[in-house]
Amino acid sequence: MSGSTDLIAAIATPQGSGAVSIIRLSGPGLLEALAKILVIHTDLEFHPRSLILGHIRGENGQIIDEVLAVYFPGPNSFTGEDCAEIQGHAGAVVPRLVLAAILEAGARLARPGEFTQRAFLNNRLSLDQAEAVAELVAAQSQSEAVLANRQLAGALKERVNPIAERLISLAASLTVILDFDEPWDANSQLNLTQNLAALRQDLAALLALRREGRIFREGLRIVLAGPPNAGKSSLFNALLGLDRALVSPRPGTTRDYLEASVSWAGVKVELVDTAGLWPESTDELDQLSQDRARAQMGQADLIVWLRDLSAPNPSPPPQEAQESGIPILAVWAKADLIAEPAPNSLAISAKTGQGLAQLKDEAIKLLGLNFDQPPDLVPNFRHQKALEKTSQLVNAAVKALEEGEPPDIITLEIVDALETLGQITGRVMTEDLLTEVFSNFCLGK
Ligand SMILES: Nc1nc2c(ncn2[C@@H]2O[C@H](COP(=O)(O)OP(=O)(O)OP(=O)(O)O)[C@@H](O)[C@H]2O)c(=O)[nH]1
Ligand SMILES: [Mg+2]
Repeated sequence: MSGSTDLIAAIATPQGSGAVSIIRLSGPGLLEALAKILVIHTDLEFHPRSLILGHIRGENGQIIDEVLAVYFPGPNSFTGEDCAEIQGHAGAVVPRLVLAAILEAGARLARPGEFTQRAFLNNRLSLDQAEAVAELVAAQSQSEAVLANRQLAGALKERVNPIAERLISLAASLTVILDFDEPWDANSQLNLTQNLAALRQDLAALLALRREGRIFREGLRIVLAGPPNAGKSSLFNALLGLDRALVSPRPGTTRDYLEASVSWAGVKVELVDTAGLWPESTDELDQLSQDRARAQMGQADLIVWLRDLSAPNPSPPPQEAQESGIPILAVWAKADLIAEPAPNSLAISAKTGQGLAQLKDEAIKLLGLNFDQPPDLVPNFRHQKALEKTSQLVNAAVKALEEGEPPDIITLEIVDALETLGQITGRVMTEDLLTEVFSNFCLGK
């Protein structure tokens, strides 16, 4: 137990209109505080984990809400402490009055993420599982929600903990060599080399999951670009199924870029419509809007480069985009205007919808994504950094071994690797790490 000394409370549901509002409480003195404000019918008894109907008494003994309350005794609760939830009526006033009554009865307002932080500090969740709680709440697509749920269930920790155990056993065996003068011979060195190589592979496999699955976790950014009037805004609208962007036959219609999200097979896709690229224009506004378009192209996961099939001499994507390594899908637009098949690339029409399904397929293929078999584990950016650093330290241990360094030097690298890896699950925990993880939470979580 973390030994929290105070009772915390917060409104856990969004503020505003709705049917029900939930207020959460956790910590010592919970039942005493509830007894001051929760009025229950004399025939009823407040049993753990079952809902009870009651009233909340506010200032001057006035009844301020009719509620359902539930109580979860620690340590088998979400936070590991005594917890309760009070389900009352939502709205602008009532939840605040109920909260005020609870605070008056001895609780203090919880900080954002404090319930989950207590769950972590009481060993109910590892740090990556606690992060998954925030990620689940913030999920904007089905794939993000699925991945967050897997992480919450322990999918990452189950992969990371065995690696940590092996680092511990390597450090332990080196300590035995050091402390008890066990032989440090070719055999034990070969053994260590093999073990470190296997660890390196496991770390690499986790990093590969991040590379391959990042888009399922964070979504995909597709920038529509091309010369003026190519039909970018029309395609943007067609893919959204919404008349969102201005379309006109005048070149230079789009100035600022526009963003909108769609879901492709449960994956969040952020579409970006940009101003046409028109290098020869000397107009200042044209130049400014093209700068924005270029900047957007630089941040894309994929650029869809449109060319007007009915226009003469379509221009190629700018050199910088071609050299950026960002995949470019070249597409002929306005296919409905031309009878002949398009020369060697996909032809689409925003007007008739021709080729839009192929455009999605080609985009997914070009990105190397397998939407039929999405990954079930994807480390986040923080995990990636820790995995990379751990790999470097394991590499350093390998190098020290190859250079004939003594076992104590190698042990130092292994212990550092273990501490770095431990940041993922919170086995190794610092104040900064706690702040980093829990600052992203919302109130009541
Ligand atoms: N026939 C036909 N016309 C299209 C199609 N797509 C766009 N257009 C027309 O082409 C013109 C330019 O379309 P926009 O979507 O505004 O093109 P844009 O690339 O966004 O243009 P800028 O924002 O000015 O760079 C408009 O008159 C559209 O109606 C299409 O698929 N078929
Ligand atoms: Mg446009």
